[in-house]
Amino acid sequence: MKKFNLSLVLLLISIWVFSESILLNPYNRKDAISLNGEWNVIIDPFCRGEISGFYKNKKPSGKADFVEYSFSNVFRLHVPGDFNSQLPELKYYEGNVWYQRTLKLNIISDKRQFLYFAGANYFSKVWLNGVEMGSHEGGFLPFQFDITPFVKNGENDLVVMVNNNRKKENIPAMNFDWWNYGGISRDVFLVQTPTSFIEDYKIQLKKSSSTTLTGYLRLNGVQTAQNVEINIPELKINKTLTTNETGEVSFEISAKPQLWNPEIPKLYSVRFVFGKDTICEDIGFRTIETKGDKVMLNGIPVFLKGVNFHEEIPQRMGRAYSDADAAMILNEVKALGCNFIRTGHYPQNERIVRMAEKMGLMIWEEIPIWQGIDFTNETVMKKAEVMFKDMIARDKNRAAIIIWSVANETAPSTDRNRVLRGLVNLTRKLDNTRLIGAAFNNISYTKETSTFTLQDSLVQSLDLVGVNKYMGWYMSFPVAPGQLKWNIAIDKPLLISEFGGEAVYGQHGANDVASSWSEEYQEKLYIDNIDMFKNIPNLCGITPWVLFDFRSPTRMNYLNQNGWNRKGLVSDKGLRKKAWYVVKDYFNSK
Ligand code: GCB
Repeated sequence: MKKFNLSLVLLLISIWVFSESILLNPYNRKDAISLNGEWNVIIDPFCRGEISGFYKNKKPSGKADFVEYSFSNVFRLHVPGDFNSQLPELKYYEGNVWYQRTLKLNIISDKRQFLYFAGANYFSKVWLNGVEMGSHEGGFLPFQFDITPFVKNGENDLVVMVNNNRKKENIPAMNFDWWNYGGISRDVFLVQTPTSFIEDYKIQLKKSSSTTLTGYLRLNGVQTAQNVEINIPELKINKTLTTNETGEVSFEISAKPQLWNPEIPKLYSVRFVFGKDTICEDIGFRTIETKGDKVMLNGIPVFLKGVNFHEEIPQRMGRAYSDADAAMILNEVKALGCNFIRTGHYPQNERIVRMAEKMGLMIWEEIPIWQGIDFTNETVMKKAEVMFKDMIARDKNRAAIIIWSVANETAPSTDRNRVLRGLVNLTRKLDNTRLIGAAFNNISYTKETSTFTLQDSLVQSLDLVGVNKYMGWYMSFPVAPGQLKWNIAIDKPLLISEFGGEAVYGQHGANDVASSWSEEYQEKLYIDNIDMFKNIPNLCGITPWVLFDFRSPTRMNYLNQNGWNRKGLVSDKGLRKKAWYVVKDYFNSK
């Protein structure tokens, strides 16, 4: 029998434990090294790569040798970026793509080295110098590996396999109304830290207080109590925190910050210093609560003037990943007069979230629990929990995030109720400083009273209710819009989280014929919906579906859609449709 290599087993266990728990954020670390650029790839539709050992990146060893794969001189793809939009043969591709690049590294005795992936869709496995670093599931949240023990001086070989096959037990599952962009779609970084370093922290205003900052900080790699400086120069805060022996400390600090809000999105430079490790991040402070059916930002009722969008640049027909992409989307959001966005249906990249915060946009963020999730499967539920925790972990310091949403359009059942209530309870434990919501589409209509109602026991667990209702599109107006009544979660704020209809930019036709796919029909639909909103007593805001036309393989009317969901207020070429001006006027009036 082969001898057990105990030290190797222990090393692998410790790596697994580390990679589960480390929460570095390279966007706060000025010295993080970008690994973006052109990477070599192999397209592997038959999933042969693991069996053939692509991760070893083998070269022929002599004249009599050959290797039936090669990363060099084949395809190259830009990282970050989805693979579907970069090569014509990958447009509809769902399967494995292998990425490879070399890294020039050094063993640095007083440093630890991490690989950080801001997002890769959907399942990823990572190898360094032929050794597996770990794997990750889920397309929209970051993951990282401590590579310190595996680094060599000189050239290191990094190989990443990404698979985007849709599966019943995935989140999202088999069906969803957006392009299944696969690949390393977000930034990749190498982060080098001192041996012990600041791993994670949270600092926000205490619930219901505008004068107490509260939070925690966690060090990694320490065995005794340590001092950490926290410094917010503009607030004249300069304090020393002392951690416990495992490197953790919670704190409360009195302060009178200027509160973050859409008009003045004030951010403070917050600095944490621990030995040789310094982190500096711009952080805003605000309170968000509900009072009856009102959303209260900093104690003042606010109407959420919002819009939905996908993480996509329609003109490029690919995922958005850069600051320029974020600016393109968010400038259009601002031009519409918004103070709020719903990043449907998944956490979008940090560049978008951070830029939105700087621009004064409040955010509804959700994980892709989108119709068709298998709530009976315990494994799926564990995945949902991990994704939810990771989303909160990533964005807990963003003042802009005001709502965590647990689901979009799920049908009530015992399992669904148990699971989503579980997520609500978990969220309240992890972060009680934000509102919890969900978007529902199981709305009933009573003809006799012309009233919409919602029977769903999940509503009771939420702070705020989102309703997706496509009046004038999936359901015709049964009576004049102004005569419709709404009686849904009347004691809570209600957001119309989706509404809209399709129109082809530049196509003109009758405003009462949906199949004209005309701008006039969409414009009238918006006017009618806005008329109906007057009768929603607890309306706290709206987020039209959707800002830009977006790509969706499920939209197969080749004349009018041709693989695009045409509900955009703005076309795939960036041109504003008539309905855009209706929304703009509505927001101006609010
Ligand atoms: C919805 C979904 C959204 C779809 C939209 C539509 O209810 O939440 O993801 O894209 O409807 O256009 O049908």
